Amino acid sequence: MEKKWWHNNVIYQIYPKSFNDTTGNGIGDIQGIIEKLEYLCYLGVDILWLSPVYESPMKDNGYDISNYQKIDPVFGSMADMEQLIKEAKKHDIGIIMDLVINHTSDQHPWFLEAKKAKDNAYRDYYIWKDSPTDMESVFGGSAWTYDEVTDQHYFHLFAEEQPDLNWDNKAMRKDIYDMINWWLDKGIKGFRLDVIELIGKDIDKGVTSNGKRLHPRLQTLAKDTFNKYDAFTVGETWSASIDDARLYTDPKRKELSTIFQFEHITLNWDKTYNKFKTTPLDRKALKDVLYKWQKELPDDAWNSLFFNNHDLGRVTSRWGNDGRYNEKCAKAFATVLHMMKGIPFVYQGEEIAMTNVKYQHIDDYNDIEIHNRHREYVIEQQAMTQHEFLSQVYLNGRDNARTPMQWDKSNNGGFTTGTPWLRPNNNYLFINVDDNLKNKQSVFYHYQKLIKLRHSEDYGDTLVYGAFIPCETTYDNLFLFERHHKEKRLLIAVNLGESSVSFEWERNVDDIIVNTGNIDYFKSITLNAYDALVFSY
Ligand code: TEU
Repeated sequence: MEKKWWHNNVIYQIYPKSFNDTTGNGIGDIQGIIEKLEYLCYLGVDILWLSPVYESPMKDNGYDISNYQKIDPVFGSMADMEQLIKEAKKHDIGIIMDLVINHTSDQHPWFLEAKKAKDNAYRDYYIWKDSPTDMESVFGGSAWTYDEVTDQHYFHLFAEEQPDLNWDNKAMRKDIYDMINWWLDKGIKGFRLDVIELIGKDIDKGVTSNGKRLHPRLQTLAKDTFNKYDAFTVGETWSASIDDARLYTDPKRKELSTIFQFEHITLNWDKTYNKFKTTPLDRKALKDVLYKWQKELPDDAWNSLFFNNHDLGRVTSRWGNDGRYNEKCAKAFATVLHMMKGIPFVYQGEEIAMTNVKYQHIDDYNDIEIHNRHREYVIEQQAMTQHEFLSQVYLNGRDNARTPMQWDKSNNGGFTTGTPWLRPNNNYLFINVDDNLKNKQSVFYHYQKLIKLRHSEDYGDTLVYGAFIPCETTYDNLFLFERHHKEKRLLIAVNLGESSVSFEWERNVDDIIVNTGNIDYFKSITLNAYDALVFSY
């Protein structure tokens, strides 16, 4: 298999708006990221993925872009962005940007032109119909909005302020390709591609993701942009199956480096109400899905490994126990993730076990998805009570991941000297970077160790290229598997639950690499709540 520069990389996602504010306006900025490069280098990550910092009306916090080649003033200037790319490189850290090319903001000049007249040169950059279909937006309501000036409806799979681009239009594709190459010429290392599975949509056939034009389009896009720079690309593909993943990531097809698949994330989501009506996560189901993706993806295809991002509740609150076991379960989930094959992603704050937040009133929330679904499910449909809806928001609402980064015990967790755009989680008094850095047993140092392992002479190749071998167990919450590469053998045993589990070990134990439960007997091994154990043999 051809080795790629990013194969052993660990990627850290930054939600700039909530990361670090240096101006006192209550919003994180690019200078704030530059200020924390030492910290990120100390953690050991190789790449920073920035959620969008382009000019935007912020209806969807930057995923509604009005100028792809301008930095929004709230985040700083293009000079700041160029400084970040330069300073990060000095720390051996690459920058990847968030590429949102399924849709723009309704304030993008292309759309402002397009809606002027049916014969406008930019009209066909977007999708218009005389009468709408019954397709729904991801954020609730119809996916069509009426424009009275031209007496037509335009299509938007997300908010009405996010009109979908028409990927059948050659001139639009060329403008997008030129923009991508303009960013790559600035020295970024690649992109995360927002909802990229949608650019093959066929509205007339009611097809949105995985349309038949998707992969040919991706191959042309990659050939004319990413592949010319050996760029790293990760596609957000919510509906990807294993077969889809093979198409996206088979190196011979030269489409994408890797993808985010979401089968594990949506395991306990309701078919109608999705994340707003979930059941407790079944550990066996999680294990089966994670193991399936480890075993069925060919060796040269590449999966991404994540439990957190800016769209999800934080994993210790969502699936674990963010009370008495918060730190232990954070380490346990991290160990399972980083010991598997694929590119691990660390979402800001995950490395210190930040948790979900519980705002008492719906107006305390910012997220357009929360507000739209509240209006639809609670007010319009009365499908659930306010209490039922909020209890699901407490688990899975996107704002849980967007509370300000908790740097220290000072006001607002050290995120800003101003009024934060989103209220901090008050637990910054005891969950913060400062305290983590002072405690060698902290979650931070556990993540630092896992990341170091992937870069290490001893075990790097085993974790990056090694075979994944599941081990039999009767315990649903015992994640027991091995990684083999040449003469190296690793045993990974993690209890992703609160009841004790055990397994017999007849062989020798060489190097104990992770042992969060301080286990000292290695014949019949017992793991207590959220213990994690990794050793070589
Ligand atoms: O997310 C795609 C997306 O569909 C998610 O918002 C997800 O469907 C939703 O949270 C499930 O309830 C990407 C970005 O990650 C997200 O932040 C944007 O809001 C969205 O696309 C539109 O750009």
